[in-house]
Amino acid sequence: LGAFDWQDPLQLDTLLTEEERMIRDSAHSFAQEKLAPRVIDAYREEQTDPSIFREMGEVGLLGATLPEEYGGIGASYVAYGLIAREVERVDSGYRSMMSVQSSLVMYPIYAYGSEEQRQKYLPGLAQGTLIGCFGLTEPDAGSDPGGMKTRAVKTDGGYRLTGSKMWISNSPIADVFVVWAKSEAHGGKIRGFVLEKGMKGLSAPKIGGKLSLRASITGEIVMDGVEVGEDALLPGVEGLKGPFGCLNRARYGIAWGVMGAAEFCWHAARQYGLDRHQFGRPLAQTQLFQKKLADMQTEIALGLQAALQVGRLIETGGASPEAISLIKRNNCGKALDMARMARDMHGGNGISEEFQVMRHMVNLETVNTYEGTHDVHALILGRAQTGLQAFM
Ligand code: TGC
Ligand code: FAD
Repeated sequence: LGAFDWQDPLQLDTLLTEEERMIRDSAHSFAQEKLAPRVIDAYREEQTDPSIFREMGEVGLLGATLPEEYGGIGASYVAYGLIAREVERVDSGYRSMMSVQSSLVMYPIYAYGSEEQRQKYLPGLAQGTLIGCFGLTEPDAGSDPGGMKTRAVKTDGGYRLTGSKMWISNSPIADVFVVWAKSEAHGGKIRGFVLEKGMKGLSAPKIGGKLSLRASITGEIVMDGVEVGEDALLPGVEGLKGPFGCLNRARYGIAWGVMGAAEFCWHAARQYGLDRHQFGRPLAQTQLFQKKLADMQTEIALGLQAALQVGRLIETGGASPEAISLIKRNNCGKALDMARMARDMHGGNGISEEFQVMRHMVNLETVNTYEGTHDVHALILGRAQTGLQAFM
């Protein structure tokens, strides 16, 4: 029988290719050297440093799965997940910045865009010299994006877009806006459009006062009769399956990412329990403390195996959206539980920014909500096993 590695109890490492391990290690070094030193201040001050996109671009973390001719590194989907895990080990907001750019902006331009759109946007987005955002959610259409009010009306040379989007990651600092609107010229079907900063009628005010994900800027997208040419339309898709095709990839990445945040909390709680003495012994020498550590170790090991399996299914074309819902829902919910547990295990120190577990905990509240709430993913899974639609 083999030896037991407490940090990797099910030997995930042995299931990765050499290239995936290299990408993981380089993402780990980047995240620890470039992101970790700035996150406590950035979170406290609610400051997003746009140069993070260029720094991520320099080390190949943006759009990593795309082919090299469009600025990617041709990485596997498992490698993409490993990047998300390493970035979110530092902060969910930084992972958000990376995954919106990669899965929600570069992916739709690559998968649904014309060759001209790919050439125009993808290299800059991959380098991080362009920043992207993805506008689906509206003030009155969150879990039910099919209820969106944003409209595209045909004009002589293109379209006029009117409407507003809410809770959009990166939007106040974005150069490229992938937005979804109902297009009258296409029978009212949802179509994707690529808008650019500076267009008349387009603005993206910041949403202030967030108590979660404070290192990642969030805003609205206001479209007040924005005129675009025919070349702004994403030609390759129509209907809700357009935005959902992107969300499948982002939700998959989140399932890996949150395991990174949970691992940070687990390791921090373990170390704290070894260092802190009460009643004449380390906290880690108490039965309750060890049970909590064992629960965290178990849930993380299982969550990572599940994410790995779905990643391999994506690579072979066999992953279902429901399988992605299953891991997004379970890994987010479990990560949130673990972060709350780690916060408790730190006692009073657990509420201090210095120990970082409470920041992860509060971030994970958002991650459990965006890209489909915990309960919405339950309804997707409930529908798939009963054949009964419970949304409405
Ligand atoms: P429904 O009738 O189920 O489907 C409508 C059409 O869409 C297709 N579809 C999918 N296609 C591909 N992948 C998926 N996962 C798909 N889910 C649905 C479906 O096949 C159908 O196609 P067609 O051709 O037959 O028309 O639609 P519904 O309106 O009943 O949807 C219900 C529900 C709850 C499943 C869905 O609306 C949902 O998932 N709601 C959650 C909304 C959400 O996830 N929003 C995310 C916004 S973006 C974001 O949060 C980014 S945060 C990023 C960050 O900072 O990291
Ligand atoms: P609602 O849909 O109003 O849900 C409220 C509650 O009701 C939830 O608990 C939900 O589970 C429950 N509920 C809803 N419907 C049902 C039902 N049928 N049955 C039972 N319960 C139900 N969106 C983007 O498009 N792009 C982004 O970049 C983006 N970034 C985000 C960043 C942050 C920081 C946040 C907070 C959100 C972001 N979102 C983004 C929006 C996010 O996807 C939505 O907040 C999410 O989909 C939930 O929608 P909602 O907030 O309108 O909640």
